[in-house]
Formats: sequence, C-alpha cells, structure tokens
Amino acid sequence: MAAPEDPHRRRVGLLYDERMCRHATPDGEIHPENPDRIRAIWQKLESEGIPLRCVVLSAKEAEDKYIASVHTARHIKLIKNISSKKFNSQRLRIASEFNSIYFNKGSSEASYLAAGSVMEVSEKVAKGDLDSAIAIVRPPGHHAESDEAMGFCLFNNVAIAANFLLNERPELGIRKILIVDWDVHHGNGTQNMFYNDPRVLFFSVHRFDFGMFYPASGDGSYCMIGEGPGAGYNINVPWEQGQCGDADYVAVWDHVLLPVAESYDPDIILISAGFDAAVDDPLGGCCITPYGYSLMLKKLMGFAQGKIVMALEGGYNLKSIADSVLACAKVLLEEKPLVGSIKAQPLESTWRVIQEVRHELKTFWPALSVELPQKVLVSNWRPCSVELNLSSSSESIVENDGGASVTICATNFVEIIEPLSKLNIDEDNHGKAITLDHIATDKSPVVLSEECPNAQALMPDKNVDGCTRWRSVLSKTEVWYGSYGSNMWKPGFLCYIKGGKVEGMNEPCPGSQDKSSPKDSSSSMMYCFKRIVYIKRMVKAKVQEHLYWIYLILVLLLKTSHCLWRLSRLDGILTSFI
Ligand code: Q9C
Ligand code: ZN
Repeated sequence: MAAPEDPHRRRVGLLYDERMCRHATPDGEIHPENPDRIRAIWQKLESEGIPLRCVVLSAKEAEDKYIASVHTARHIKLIKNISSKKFNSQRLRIASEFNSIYFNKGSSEASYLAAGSVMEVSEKVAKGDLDSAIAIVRPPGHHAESDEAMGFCLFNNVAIAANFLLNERPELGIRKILIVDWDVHHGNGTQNMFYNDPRVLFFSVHRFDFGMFYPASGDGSYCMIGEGPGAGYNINVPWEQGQCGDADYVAVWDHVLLPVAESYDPDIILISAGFDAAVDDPLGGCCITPYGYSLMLKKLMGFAQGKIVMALEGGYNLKSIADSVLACAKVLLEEKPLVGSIKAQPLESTWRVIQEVRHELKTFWPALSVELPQKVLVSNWRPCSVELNLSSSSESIVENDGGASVTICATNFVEIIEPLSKLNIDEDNHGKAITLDHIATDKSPVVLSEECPNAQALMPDKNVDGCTRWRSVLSKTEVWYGSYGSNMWKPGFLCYIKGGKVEGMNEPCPGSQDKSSPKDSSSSMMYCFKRIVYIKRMVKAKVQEHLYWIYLILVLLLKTSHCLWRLSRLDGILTSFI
C-alpha cells in the first residue's frame, strides 16, 4: 500500500524506459555509450528503493514538430529513417560520416524517446505537477548540432525540451531557462542552439585542455559568451586539465554559477547531467564524487523554486554513474541532510580559470566584478602534476585512439613553461632568428631530459651574436603543424609548416601552404582561441624527436593572445628556417 501523501514530501519524477536500451553498436562492438549505462543506473535506484519514493514515468516519443525547433528537417529525416530496413546496407557508412556516431535498428526509436522523455518531465516540472525530475535517457544529446549527429548524440534532448517550454507552453510561465551542463565535455550543440537567445542561459563546465579535449574546437572557450541579444548568456568554464574534482566544481559554483544564477533568476533549471566527470570515468579523467554531485545539485535547488530537471548525458563508468545518480536522487527527495566532506582544495589552474571567466563576463554580471580575495587565490589551492598531452587524437589522456601520443609529466607546468616563455621573438628580424635571453644555452628544458634523452642533441645551434640560430635542427622537421580550430572534421586555420606526407596520409595535409585567414564562422574562434595549438598527425617517433620544438610552439602560442597576426608571424619564422 502506498504511504499516505505527505504534503511536504518532494514530488520527484523518475523516468526510465527499457526501449532506450535498443540503441547499441550494430555488431556488438564494445562502446562506452552502451545500454548497460542506463540499466546500471536503474538497477541501483531500484536496489535502494528510490522508485517507490518517486513518480515513475515511462518514455514518450517526441513529435517531429517539436524537434524541428532545434534540428533541421534533413537531420530529423535522417534520424527518423536510419533504423529502417532500407538503410540496412548504408547505416555503417552513414554513421562513419559523423564524428563519433553509431546507428543500429533501435537508434531511431531511442532518439525519439530520449528527446520526448526530457520534454515530458520538463513540462511536468514546469507545471508544478512535479517538483523536480530525473530522466535516465540515451542516446545523450548535448553534442548534437542542429544539422548533425555528433559525439554519441543524435537529438539534442535538453535543447528540444527548453525550446518546447519557451515556445509551445507559454502558459506555464517559463520565460528564462538556466541550462547547467556538467558533462565533462563541452555542450557544443546546446551552446550553438541558444547562442543569441537570452531566454536561455547556457552554462557549461568542461575539460578543455587548451582546446585538445573533445570536441576540441574553440567553442568551449571562456570567450564564447553569446552573441547579439544573447551576449552574456553563454558561460563556459574550460578546465585546463583533468584531475578536477569536488573542490574545483564547488569553487566554480560559488564564484561563477551561483552569483549569475542569483541575478538571472531562472524559472526552471535543466541540467545536462553527464557523469563523465565522475571519479573513475574512463573518458573524463576528473574526480567528482557522489557527494560532490549532490552538493552541486543542492546548491542549484535554491533557484527557480527548486524546479530542476536532470537529463542524463555522458558518463561511462557504470558504478560511478549509478552511485552519482543515486546521490542526486536522494538530494531531490530531500529526505536527509547531505553528509560528506570535500577532501582536496581546488587546483591552482581552477582559480586561474575562474578569474578568466569572471573577467570575461563581469560587464554582463556585476556580481562577478568583485575581485576575489587575494588570500583565497594565493593559499587556497593545490599544486598538481600536469600532463601535457600531445596527440593525434583530440581526446588523449584517458581515451587513446592508438595514434601518435606522448604524455609529458612534470611536477609543475610553470617550471617547464617559465624558462621557455622567456624566449623572445625578434620583431624586426622575424623569420631570421629567435633570441634566447633567459635560458642558458647549455640547459635544455628540465622535462625533456627524461622523456627525450636526445634533447641535448636537439638543442639549437650555439648562440651567435646573442641570437640562437634554429635553422639546422628545424630543417629536419618533416611534417608538423599547429592548427587553430577543430582537429576533427572542419579544420580551422592551419598553420602548416612545410608539408609532405607522413605515414597514414594519402595526401599532403589539407591546409598546407594555406596562409589565408579563417573565414566567417571560424573567425570568431580566432578571438577566443587564445592559447591553443594542435600538434598532430605525426608519427610517434617524430613526436619524440621534435618534443623540443613542440614545446617551443606551445609556449609561443600560450604566451600570445592576439593569435592571428602572431600565428602568421610564427608561421613565417618557422617556414623560413626549413
Ligand atoms: N578520438 C558524451 O559524453 N570521443 N559524448 C571521440 C575520438 C567522443 C562524448 C574520441 C566522446 C563523446 C555525451
Ligand atoms: Zn561527455
């Protein structure tokens, strides 16, 4: 018998539907985004008796007309038909044309159910029938662009639901929506869909790694703040590295998200709740604990009268995601106060990122313009060992595609970068020489000694007239380049340094000799991409051999902020030596 209705009891919706398990890899290949993810979550909740305390709902397919508010007719048609018989022979090929996508016979239905489910629970929460809800859905949604499936995502579930509330249910009084995307990856699709819309404040905290982490475009930069009427309504907090955990996220909550949410005063909060920043996730490399997630969620419950919808996005360690969702469900049910504590302090880089974000957005959100107390900044952080990963794949540290990849560990990034950052480019002599003024020429960068025993041999020619000649070593450079922009499908500006073929490449790299500046859409990226360089498509041996030079390029780019002219100048400097 059901317990008597307690008027104070939180009404929490819980949606799960086995039909979403039918989306799977076509031939049973192992894949992180697999049906067991949602099964594991559901089983955990059941074993803890959570469904009994919630309003359990089953999935409903979204209608095309609602999906069409964010996706093109062409994309809807593709997802609608991809599982039908007539696509049997083409399905694999079509999937391969997208970035990180598979399709099978269950994909269409699952996509419609995932989108429809997030809509369904959002409507119920908006109406007040539920206080809050968790939609345990797949496939995930936040990477899906209006005309493109991407990153395991077919329809953008959260974006569809947000648009539905704003455009189709005005009577529910939802005029301002806060989307909090705490998946470890940047929610590029959602960002783009609301980029000039002030009715949706999109907030994403994600690993960025200076543009090397998936989806590895400039879109995740903190400079992407929205456009037109949406300016100020897009907030990215881009981690410089993995290892972020409870303390880092709570710091971002306290010093960025909550002050903004306070003044934005949303009518409802939709969480793109990926759990791939959880401890032990195989893709994320971060370490949020279930307690961390519960704190993050609890802090959001103070807004929008507690109207919160969580929609599952990524998260690939079955135990971690199940434990994390369980912790969140308990918070929404509000039956007991939270227990737990935060073990570590935020990383040093976390304070740097927080300050960058606050600085970027302070004209829009006055609460961010207050300087953070110096004592917080100087003492409240932990140093860390940073892995700087140079790889042919965009996501390298934990998910390695087997391509060229070298991980360089150093106890302190600054120690490596500092001496190199003192390298000067001789403005008037560009293309001729690089002045080394602070590094003793007999001292190679500390890090290289272990990883690259040849570092000494790779040192530039001896100092000539206070200038070090780089030419002889660089002339060995076969193919390597830095590119600004995505290294996946639509390369942005390529700074290609002497082309040619490398193993596995049929053609010289596209973009070789392309000195033109980036066009239209990618040009905004140039402003944002302050510190990014991709070094890619190198055979492993080459990476080793050219570590020193990779460092040099990285440092130069890390140092510079006006990338376009600097980059072209750098290009000039380097090509002239080859
Ligand atoms: N080297 C979500 O978490 N990885 N998507 C591709 C290519 C794709 C993650 C790696 C990761 C997608 C929803
Ligand atoms: Zn993710």
